[in-house]
Amino acid sequence: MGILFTKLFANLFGDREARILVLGLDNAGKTTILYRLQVGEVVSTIPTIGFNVETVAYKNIKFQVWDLGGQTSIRPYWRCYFPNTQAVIYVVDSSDTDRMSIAKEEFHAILQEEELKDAVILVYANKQDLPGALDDAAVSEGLSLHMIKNRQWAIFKTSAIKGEGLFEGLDWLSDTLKQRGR
Ligand SMILES: Nc1nc2c(ncn2[C@@H]2O[C@H](COP(=O)(O)OP(=O)(O)OP(=O)(O)O)[C@@H](O)[C@H]2O)c(=O)[nH]1
Ligand SMILES: [Mg+2]
Repeated sequence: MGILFTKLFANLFGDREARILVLGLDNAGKTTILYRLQVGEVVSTIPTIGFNVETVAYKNIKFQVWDLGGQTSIRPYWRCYFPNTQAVIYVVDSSDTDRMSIAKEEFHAILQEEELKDAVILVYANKQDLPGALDDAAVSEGLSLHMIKNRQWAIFKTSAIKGEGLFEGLDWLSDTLKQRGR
């Protein structure tokens, strides 16, 4: 009963919660993004072995943001975190054209996951500040985003280093989750 009331009040006053997974290949910028969103600064990162989790309060939503390590050997553990996820933020290093096809394969594997079938998808085409970075249209094509069926998704150009595009993406995410009544 207590929990029910808490949830009711939370919904009435717009204080919602959402569990978000941040996925993508190693070096894409996931951890940098997490802390850019949370503390508004560029922190120095080391490759994530395991995960970081932080709460980011934005537009009446408390995002519980899980940033998972993206190295090849630890990607199989992503699935442990899939249950009860409302959204996936998929981060791409837009300058890493050599690995765009691997980023695409991992992305489409995520889309196939039963436990993530209701999750909305936000793609960050990150590292836009680097020379040779693909723009959002080219990253869309690289990931074959047009193949996404029956799912809400969006792509935003970002630079975690410059702090560009991240909150625009989060705006889309909060609006989309609110529409769904989450
Ligand atoms: N130029 C540039 N560098 C970035 C950007 N975002 C992150 N980086 C750099 O990319 C490197 C990797 O960033 P991380 O955030 O540690 O990458 P990650 O995706 O968490 O990597 P794993 O934990 O191994 O999965 C760091 O040197 C960051 O400073 C960006 O937008 N532009
Ligand atoms: Mg990391």
